[in-house]
Amino acid sequence: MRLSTTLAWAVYQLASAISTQDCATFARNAVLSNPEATLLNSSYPTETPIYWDFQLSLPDARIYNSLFLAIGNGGMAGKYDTPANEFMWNINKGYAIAGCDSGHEASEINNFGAGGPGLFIDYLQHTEQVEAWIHNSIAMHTPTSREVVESFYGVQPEYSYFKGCSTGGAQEFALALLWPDLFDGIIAGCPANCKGAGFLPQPTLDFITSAVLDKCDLLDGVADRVLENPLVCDFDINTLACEPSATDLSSCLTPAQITTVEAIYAGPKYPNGTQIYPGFPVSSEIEWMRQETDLVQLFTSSILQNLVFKDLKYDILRFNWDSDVDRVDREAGILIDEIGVDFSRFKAAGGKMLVFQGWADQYIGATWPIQHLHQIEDSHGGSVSDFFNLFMIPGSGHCLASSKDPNVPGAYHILETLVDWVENGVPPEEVMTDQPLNGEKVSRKLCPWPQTARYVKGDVNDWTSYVCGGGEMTASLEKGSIVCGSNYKS
Ligand SMILES: [Ca+2]
Repeated sequence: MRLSTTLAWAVYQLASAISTQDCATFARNAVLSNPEATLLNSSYPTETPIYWDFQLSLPDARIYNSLFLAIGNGGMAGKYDTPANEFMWNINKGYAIAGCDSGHEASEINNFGAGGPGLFIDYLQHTEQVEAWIHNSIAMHTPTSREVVESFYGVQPEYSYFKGCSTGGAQEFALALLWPDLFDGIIAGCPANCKGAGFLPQPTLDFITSAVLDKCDLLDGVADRVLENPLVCDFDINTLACEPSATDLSSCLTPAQITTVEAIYAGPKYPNGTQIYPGFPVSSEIEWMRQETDLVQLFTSSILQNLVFKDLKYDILRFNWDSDVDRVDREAGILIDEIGVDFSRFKAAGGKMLVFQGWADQYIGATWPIQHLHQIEDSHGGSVSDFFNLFMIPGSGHCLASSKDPNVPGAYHILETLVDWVENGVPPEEVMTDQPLNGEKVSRKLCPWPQTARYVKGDVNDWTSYVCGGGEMTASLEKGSIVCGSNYKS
């Protein structure tokens, strides 16, 4: 793997700064931001105006659990980003936590890491920085981070973990495939790998999801306005079509809207019918507004204009699904995606990996991780559950509970499951979720796909009332239907 010389230099500077001092002194002189944690937050200038921002958070030695946790980035990165509540929770559990900006800076020059149409985005002009964004940056800072942790506490971390979601989820796949020895355990959430319209107003989206839930909520035996497995919901959008004489268009769909919904369910295809990226499942409609606005405006346009077509005036409506997809793969996918299927080096190194994906994710086609799992299984000649497991989260949005589904548990206790698997050999047979945004006392059980949770008896809002089982439902998925561009690597 060829490392970015710019970023390698930045890491060298960091390592040099540390190695020329007594590390413990360096750490103890750092900003003390919390009575129980020492925060190291440094910026190192590189050969370009881009900075390498790097942060280590070290809990007090009295609560340090001897575990190292590196965290990933979201979106276009450019900053150290972890939800504050999750960060504090993990610090209080005693993890030494490290993160970085992925090698470029979120600032006013790139809409603070959000991108935007017609915006010149510096890091997308530099191949090595694009590669660092998802492929390399975590692997570049982790050895140095662990060196500081070792120096601070006087002993090496016993185990090393990585956790992230979205862009961070893609970073994890890159770590497992390109840097298989680096971590003992990896959690990949809603992996924004394999990045691939009529307008539907929010009331129409609400109306569609409500109709889907009216039809299918009880298929899982629990009336909670959540579908345990949307794949088994046989919903026909045409049942919501407006009558020709309809005057109130808020409770029915026009023919153009029906066509749009069918296209989103189906996902993009080449003109010859070959699937490019999976469609979005029923019951995810309520959050599609994010696709219709943020995703296209901030991310799609930025990458197409800066990286693929190198023309800030490029009109994304000119995108040709016949000829341009291969160009995206060639110019961007090869630098950004990591969708390989051969995890043999990661497995041989003893690595364990958990992937989680929300069924109502507004940005990621929820079935993509399922189809990728199938591809990985095919590559390995059968089940890979001894080192890789996928958990689908009913009703969950992108990495978190959606505000439009406040009844869905929003805390996923996956890191505990991973730690127990890595350190104690306990297979990840179930994961608890709790803490819905509406504040009610609700917990649910997640199961390793293709199993789903089935209600047995007792309180429907207590996760112990459910058992994992089944699995035959995946038969409704067409195996291998996804190609995800031509850079599918084995
Ligand atoms: Ca239900």
